[in-house]
Amino acid sequence: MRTQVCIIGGGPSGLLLSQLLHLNGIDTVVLEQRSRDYVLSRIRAGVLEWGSVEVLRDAKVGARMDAEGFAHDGVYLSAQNQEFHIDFKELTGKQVMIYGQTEVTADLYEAREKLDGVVIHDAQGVTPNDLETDAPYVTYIKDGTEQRIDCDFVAGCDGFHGVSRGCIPTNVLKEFERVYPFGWLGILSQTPPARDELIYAQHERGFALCSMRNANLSRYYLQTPLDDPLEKWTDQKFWDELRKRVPDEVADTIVTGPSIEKSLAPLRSFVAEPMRWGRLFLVGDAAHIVPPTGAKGLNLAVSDVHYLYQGLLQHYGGDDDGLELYSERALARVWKSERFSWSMTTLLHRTPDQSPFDKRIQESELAYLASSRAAQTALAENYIGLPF
Ligand code: FAS
Ligand code: PHB
Repeated sequence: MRTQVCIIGGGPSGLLLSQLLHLNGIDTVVLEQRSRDYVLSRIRAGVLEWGSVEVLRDAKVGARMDAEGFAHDGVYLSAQNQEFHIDFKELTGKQVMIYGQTEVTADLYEAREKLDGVVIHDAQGVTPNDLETDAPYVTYIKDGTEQRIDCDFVAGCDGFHGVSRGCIPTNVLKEFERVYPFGWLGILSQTPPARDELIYAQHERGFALCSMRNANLSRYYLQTPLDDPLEKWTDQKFWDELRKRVPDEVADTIVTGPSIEKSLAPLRSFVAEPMRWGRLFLVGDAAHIVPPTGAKGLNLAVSDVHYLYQGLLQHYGGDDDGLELYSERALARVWKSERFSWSMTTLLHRTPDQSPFDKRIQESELAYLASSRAAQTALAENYIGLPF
């Protein structure tokens, strides 16, 4: 088989890149190691930057998002039993869209099907080859038979644990990482959200986040020790702890119910440079990870897709500047989101090794944020998404 761009990974970045290229007459094949149902079973991100909303609309997958998503003007932050609202719309003129990653991925799968896009599931042993030549190819095993795809380019959209990043020689690849000494325990419950918008709660006992997917589907997170067994967290224990970490008036109105999903995720900041090696381009989690406190993971994947799609379009139009500059342009925006996600995480989480001085600094930073339009504007412009 031959294609122009072979895409490894059928998550949001791989499917979105495939859709955008297809709409512009560029042929792709997506190789996904899992089944479609498995990919769609993963509960992940919930907040879309406005730039991501526009890219999804450009990809002709925005209809259900526009019909079922919730445009939010801002978020609440709380500490010391007090809360304050940061109004992104008033401060920046922009909003964010609440629309789950699972829905985005489902919309992309449906769109690929409508255009007869080639997405090969259960592709095992995917291996990129000859990336430093102008004739790379990818091999994989499907139903026990080895297959080969000859292509012009390979897009590594295969996530943090994928195969692509490892194709960059160790004497070329530079990795930057910070691992946080806690995780996020997340639950999904068919209950109305705690508030009309998200609540990020800093508390002595640990961070909590009240989010949502729709008017009767809520998403909550608690900062927990990394070695906490999931079984320890019964629903009742989760709700009791959540109530202790949010302001009293929120705790008194939270509607609880059985969890329909419960998972513990470790938090890390990670960046791999460069995001290109010969004919291979890294995209999304294959190249970088952020702690979810800034709601940037999925949005950075969209950001990379935006730059790579533009670069490939230019290449097939005879101009290679976009591809030459891909890694530099993508990383410039990645690092700004890494900084924001790190700052939100250190602002809102208590860690065991924090000194009394550290805690006072955290408290004063939140007090300053509560009182300063300039500080709130800086947070707002990062949260809604910096320009591409
Ligand atoms: P993905 O990991 O989504 O997709 C990669 C795909 O490649 C997967 O389908 C995988 O099966 C496939 N693959 C891997 N190796 C392969 C191989 N060798 N061959 C073929 N296919 C292969 N972000 C937020 O903004 N907010 C959140 O709350 C949030 N919560 C998260 C919770 C968890 C547990 C995790 C893991 C991530 C979370 N994220 C969150 C980040 C997440 O949303 C990612 O940023 C987003 O999925 C990135 O999309 P992709 O780059 O497409 O990678
Ligand atoms: C979510 O709804 O899953 C979510 C929202 C905001 C975040 C992280 C996760 O910062």
